[in-house]
Amino acid sequence: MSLTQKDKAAVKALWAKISKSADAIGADALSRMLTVYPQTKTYFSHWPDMSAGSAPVKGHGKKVMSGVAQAVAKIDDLTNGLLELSEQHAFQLRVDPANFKILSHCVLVVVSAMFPNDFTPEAHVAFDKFLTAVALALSERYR
Ligand code: HNI
Repeated sequence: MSLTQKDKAAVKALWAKISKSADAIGADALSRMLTVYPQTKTYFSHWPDMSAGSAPVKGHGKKVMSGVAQAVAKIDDLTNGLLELSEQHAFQLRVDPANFKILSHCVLVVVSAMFPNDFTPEAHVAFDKFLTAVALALSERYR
């Protein structure tokens, strides 16, 4: 499953509309991940506060979305573009890659809720494919 030129154009068009709200998207997606899939909390047990709207959730949401921004910029070569981030998640953070799917889902839910008019079926399918490709690229260094 690779992204077509049409998918890439749709992702870039959607990103142009939503990127100014990236921090808010990240914070909400992360809050939802921790609430709806509480098993993901194990990775953040060093935080003083994991509740929705807390400083660590906001700060980390921003970081995650900077990774997504990097992925949009490297959309033509995600594997190489995200190699360092993959390395970090595999060897330092030791995040089970199954969680990439979970967070991707939460990002998709938040974008659909915040941007109902821009989240057309075409934008939905392209962004879903893109997030799947990002998760795959982030899994590259695990083996
Ligand atoms: Ni993730 C740190 C990007 C999914 C757990 N993560 C980062 C950083 C970026 C990032 C960027 C900051 C690295 C640095 O400090 O140099 N993470 C992404 C992206 C995705 C993702 C783009 C998927 C779309 N990360 C996940 C998931 C989990 C996760 C699904 C666990 C459930 N990430 C972490 C943890 C850290 C982290 C833990 C370190 C946090 C901290 O407290 O410093």
